[in-house]
Amino acid sequence: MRDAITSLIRNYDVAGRYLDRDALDNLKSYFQTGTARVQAAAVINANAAALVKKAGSQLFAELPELIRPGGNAYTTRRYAACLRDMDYYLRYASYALVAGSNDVLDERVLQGLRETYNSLGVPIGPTVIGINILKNLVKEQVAAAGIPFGTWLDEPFDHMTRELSEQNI
Ligand SMILES: CCC1=C(C)/C(=C/C2=NC(=C\c3[nH]c(/C=C4\NC(=O)[C@H](C)[C@H]4CC)c(C)c3CCC(=O)O)/C(CCC(=O)O)=C2C)NC1=O
Repeated sequence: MRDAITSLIRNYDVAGRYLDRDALDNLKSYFQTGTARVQAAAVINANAAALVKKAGSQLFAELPELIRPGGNAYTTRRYAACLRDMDYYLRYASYALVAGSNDVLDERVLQGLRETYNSLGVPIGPTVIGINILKNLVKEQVAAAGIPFGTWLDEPFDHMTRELSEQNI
């Protein structure tokens, strides 16, 4: 598992190059957003249960067929599995925010996920909607806490939805 710094160093080391202007700019922006990333992760941590619950309610209000007979989140077991998955997405997004890298998502969350979902009939489209709802709730909460944020806050969520939506995997 890599973070923003180890990934960058690895790339330069493979090429046998000193850190150039691009590398230094990348590092600078990582360090400049560092405190805010940690603060955002703290906000997520302090509100995780409520965020997941709220995101689930919004998702099922938007797509009530998911929890009706025949829906993939129908039955308490599958309902709970769906919320647990949302909790996974939120927790790993908080790790990726701190790491400044989506590597942890590739390695621990996304690997083989589409295949698992396809074999269990877990619908990808609604999962993507659920992750987007989580993202928006997190942004609201981070903004409410007065933490300055930029597109780095979207990145882990966007990475997961992009990878899940990707065809031919
Ligand atoms: C940390 C990385 C990680 C991830 C991401 C993960 C996902 C994951 N979700 C699963 C199931 C599931 N996932 C869902 C999720 C949903 N159904 C819906 O309709 C909604 C759209 C959605 C919630 C947003 C459901 C309902 C199941 C159970 C499916 C079944 O057993 O029939 C399963 C199958 C095994 C199990 O039930 O535990 C895995 C592996 N497991 C992991 O270890």
